[in-house]
Amino acid sequence: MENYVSNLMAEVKAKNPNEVEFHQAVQEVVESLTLVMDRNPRYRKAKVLERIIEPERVIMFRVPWQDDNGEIHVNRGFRIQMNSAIGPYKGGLRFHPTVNLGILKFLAFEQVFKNALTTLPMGGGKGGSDFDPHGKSDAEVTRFCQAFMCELFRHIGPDTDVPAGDIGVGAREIGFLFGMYKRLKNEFTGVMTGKGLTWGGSVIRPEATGYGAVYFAEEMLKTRKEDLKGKTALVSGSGNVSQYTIEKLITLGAKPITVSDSTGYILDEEGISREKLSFVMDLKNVRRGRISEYADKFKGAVFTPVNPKLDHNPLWDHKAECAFPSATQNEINGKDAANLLKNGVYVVCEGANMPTNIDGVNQFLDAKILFGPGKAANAGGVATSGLEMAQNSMRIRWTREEVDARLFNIMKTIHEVCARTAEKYGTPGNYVNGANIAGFVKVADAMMDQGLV
Ligand code: NDP
Ligand code: 2IT
Repeated sequence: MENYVSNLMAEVKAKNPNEVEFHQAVQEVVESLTLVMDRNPRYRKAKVLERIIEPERVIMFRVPWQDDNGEIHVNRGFRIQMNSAIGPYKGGLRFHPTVNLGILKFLAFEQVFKNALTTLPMGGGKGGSDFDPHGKSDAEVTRFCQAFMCELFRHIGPDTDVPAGDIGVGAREIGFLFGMYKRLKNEFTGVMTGKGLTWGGSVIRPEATGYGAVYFAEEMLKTRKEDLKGKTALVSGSGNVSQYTIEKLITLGAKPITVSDSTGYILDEEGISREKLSFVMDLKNVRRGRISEYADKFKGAVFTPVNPKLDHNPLWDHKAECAFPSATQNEINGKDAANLLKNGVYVVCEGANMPTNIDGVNQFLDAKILFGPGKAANAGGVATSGLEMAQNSMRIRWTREEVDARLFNIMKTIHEVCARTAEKYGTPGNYVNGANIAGFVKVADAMMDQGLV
């Protein structure tokens, strides 16, 4: 079996050179799946994992647009249509200067398993661009989104591929993208999720990823007869996922003490209150400013700028019980994981996608802490996107209570399935194995049913 993993990984690396994040995401899954391959040789014979690793389709395209000074820019657009075995491709769009093929393939690959775990009929996809929305005017973002959709529209559709938001793509961008799609197709459909509430969006979709991550942490804690009340939490990021993680932590009586952005982090030992969270939301969603302003506004809060010379992130080096990494991939390395464990953190719940590198994950698993991997813990966002699709298809709207209850039940079910699967394969408490195996089995069985696809 060792040979199986190393041969497969050698092939993945040779076929997809330089896509380091994609290699990392595949490696983690392949290691969990050795347990399944041992017991079910039919998957190996059918090369179903090899097929899942290969995207069904990769679309790359030119996005030319003009800034406010009339200068022309050329960005690259992508959509990875990874797997449609259990439903239309579904997954977000990321606009960030670091976006490249390997990053979007890792995200699309993770999305396939995550979406399978949600219990809803959604395949996996991801897309985006190396466009940087920071510092751009609304008019520039509008022009970019319109140019991006001028190509993307021909590849998506409510029964084909349904994009949503991710880093750098929030309510504003979804609006501009949807508006252009509608002009081009002359159709008002549920082709995107995360839409505005007056034009087909679902209540609780903005909150869903953060709320879901906190619900997942509560479920993990329940296995130890504990809850979040009174616990201190380290949270990274200050965007969509972090904001609603913090809100739900406050509601459940926990004390979030950090937030960050790409320039540095804030430590507020008094705790981030609802009032301070409103400031962060206005700062990040409306004024689009820098997180250092938090320390100018609130006495006692300390801002630490990013120091590229450090081999670790000092945000993870504070006393706490819980950590909710909610910014980006590989934001917790081996040293950060060691710092978290040393500081008493025993709940790590991943709001972001693949925020912990493989060394870090292995340390958490060895320490037997409550570690909720992204594909399970942050699935509440895409699950609520699935609920938005269902409401659009039925042309109805559910209430906040109804959507929140469904989200809560989905997170509870994901937790149960991951826990049960980990146990069944002989690694109780290992939610990484649980999520990877349960997600894989669902997609693999669907692919086997559908012939050689
Ligand atoms: P946002 O764009 O709303 O916020 C991202 C936050 O992370 C910002 O504070 C940003 O800082 C920071 N950040 C982004 N990239 C980096 C980087 N390279 N280094 C340091 N900080 C960085 O995105 P979301 O909150 O939507 O997404 C956060 C994470 O959650 C991502 O991993 C995403 O894939 C994942 N996720 C999102 C879901 C969703 O529904 N939105 C669902 C499931 C997972 P700055 O403001 O300086 O740019
Ligand atoms: O990573 C993710 O799950 C998302 N960015 C949300 C995708 C979606 O389709 O709602």
